[in-house]
Amino acid sequence: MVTKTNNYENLKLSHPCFGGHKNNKGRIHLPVSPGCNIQCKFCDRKINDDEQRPGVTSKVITPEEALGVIKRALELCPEITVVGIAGPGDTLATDNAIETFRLVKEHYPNLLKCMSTNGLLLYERADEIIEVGIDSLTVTVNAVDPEIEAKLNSAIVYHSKKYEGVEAAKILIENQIKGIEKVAKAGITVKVNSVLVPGINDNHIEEIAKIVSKAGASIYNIIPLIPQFELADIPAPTCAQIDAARTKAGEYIDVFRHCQRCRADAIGVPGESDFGDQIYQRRISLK
Ligand code: CLF
Ligand code: SF4
Repeated sequence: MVTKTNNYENLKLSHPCFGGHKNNKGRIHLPVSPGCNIQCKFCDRKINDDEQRPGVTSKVITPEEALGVIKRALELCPEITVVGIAGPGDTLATDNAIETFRLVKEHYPNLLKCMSTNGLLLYERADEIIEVGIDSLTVTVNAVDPEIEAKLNSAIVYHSKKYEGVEAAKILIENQIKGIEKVAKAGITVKVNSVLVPGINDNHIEEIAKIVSKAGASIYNIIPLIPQFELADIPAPTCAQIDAARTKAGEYIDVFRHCQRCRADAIGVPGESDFGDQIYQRRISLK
């Protein structure tokens, strides 16, 4: 357990995804957010027990069930300092994540609250995020140029209306940047994730780094594409391509290099332990 702070310098030591070096801290992801409001061309959300990647969970749980999962997880893994919600869909597309964080704040006030979103509703829901006391927020920004974003995302549903292509991309990017500015100004530490897609945004990473840093993000995580769904034919970036992108981005913003591309229900120290099996697959009672 850690003393909660909202400060990037402290998070570097207490949060597994905000430091330049691995720090042996753990996180529990609560898979409470099933739906999404955008359609990334590389996204393939699944319910299963064995794939190790984002968007996958053994099950979707309710905010109330999440409390039982945290209790059991802390017994198994005392290194857990962070409660994260990262899907399997978007955390702001439904109210489940905010509701869960309200319960976490009440029952586990010493755990850091970490939320991950695509940012479509970040600007308009920023006050709720600030009020519930999110300590660290990740926004996935895959492009800051709508023409490039449209190659990575086919559609959004925004205020009950569907938008496609460049029109959708413009709305998404504007809300992401305005949202980052708003929450960063309120003192929440912001990380930006980008999925590195060769031939689409690999020469655009520097520009993303520049703009999100100016908007108030503290750290940048460049994640290699897992070729799947509509982008199944694009090869994953090589280590040299990933390293080149990270080096360029590093001129503008701190770069996180230890991402493990966690499942939406991961539990443990990223890259070292996963207790998800014991909690979900062996059907241990959550109460
Ligand atoms: Fe989870 Fe993400 Fe919070 Fe970390 S993971 S919501 S910031 S607590 Fe970390 Fe996992 Fe990479 Fe995410 S290693 S996929 S960056
Ligand atoms: Fe999938 Fe996340 Fe993109 Fe939604 S925002 S489509 S859950 S990758």
